[in-house]
Amino acid sequence: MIQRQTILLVDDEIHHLKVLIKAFLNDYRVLFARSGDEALQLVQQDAPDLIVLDVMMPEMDGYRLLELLRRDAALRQVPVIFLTGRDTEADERRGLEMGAVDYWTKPVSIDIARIRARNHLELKRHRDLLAKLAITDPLCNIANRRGFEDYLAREWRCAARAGQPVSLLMIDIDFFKAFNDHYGHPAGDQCLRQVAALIGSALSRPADLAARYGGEEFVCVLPETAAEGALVLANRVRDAVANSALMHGDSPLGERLTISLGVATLKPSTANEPADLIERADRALYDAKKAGRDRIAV
Ligand code: GH3
Ligand code: MG
Ligand code: MG
Ligand code: MG
Repeated sequence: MIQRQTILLVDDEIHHLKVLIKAFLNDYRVLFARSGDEALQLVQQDAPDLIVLDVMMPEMDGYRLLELLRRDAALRQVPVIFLTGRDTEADERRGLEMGAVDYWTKPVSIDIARIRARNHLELKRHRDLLAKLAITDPLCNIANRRGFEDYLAREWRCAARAGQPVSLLMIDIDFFKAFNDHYGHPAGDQCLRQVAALIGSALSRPADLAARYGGEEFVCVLPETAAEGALVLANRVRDAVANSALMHGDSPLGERLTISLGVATLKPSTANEPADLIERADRALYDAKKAGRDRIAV
């Protein structure tokens, strides 16, 4: 099902607002605000897909509000349409140059406003979809390597500010080449999907992220998690795979599918970076492999 998109309507004059609300209520989720301040509060709770913004309002005007939105990384992408009585070419140029996607002058034709809004929302939907695809692994439907790296960079900065550690699990399926050779590539793909789902279900906090790092390797980012906590999570992931029905009939370790895990923890500082955490987890994984696989190394 396609989710309803959200429009935020901002105008200090109630009768203008009422006309707009009526125009969009049937097709969209409609939020409205009668001042810039009120609008700012709303968008912080719930980023809309489109904002129709009156220019002339007491206290904070539309220009100022757009400026504030553009400073916020999470709100920068929200398309804004100016709606105003100021209809000179200079006014329109200013609004468009500030980054408004459209400029409507009052009185606005409701029919035209609906069509224009629909077109902008269509673009927004496509852009959101592309942004999501860019960070999603299509086989396993979890974050891909780019999604992982973006997420780790963001959480790294938060952890640096908060003085908190970040932990990383690096996970690799044991003898997966033999699995493919034994069961065939489609079964290998299915196995990767199942392992991804098991890893995801072993994570507990909303801030924990599971991603496919590449091939048959997965990573888990565990923000605000110290070494002991990371080890608990690593054991939970290992148990989830061990207790699943996943078999590996050609594994030198026995009948069951097994994984090896590397665990690393770092507190962000001026002397380190996310790549150091990845390198440590990778080295730990290598140790787990060398020590015989089907185990966790730190
Ligand atoms: P080790 O225990 O040392 O990790 O051995 P391994 O066989 O798992 O490691 P290796 O790196 O030699 O092989 C990884 C295998 O993963 C080879 C490759 O065909 C398979 N693989 C990588 N990506 C995919 C995929 O998307 N689908 C399937 N079916 N297999 C994949
Ligand atoms: Mg006004
Ligand atoms: Mg590998
Ligand atoms: Mg492997």
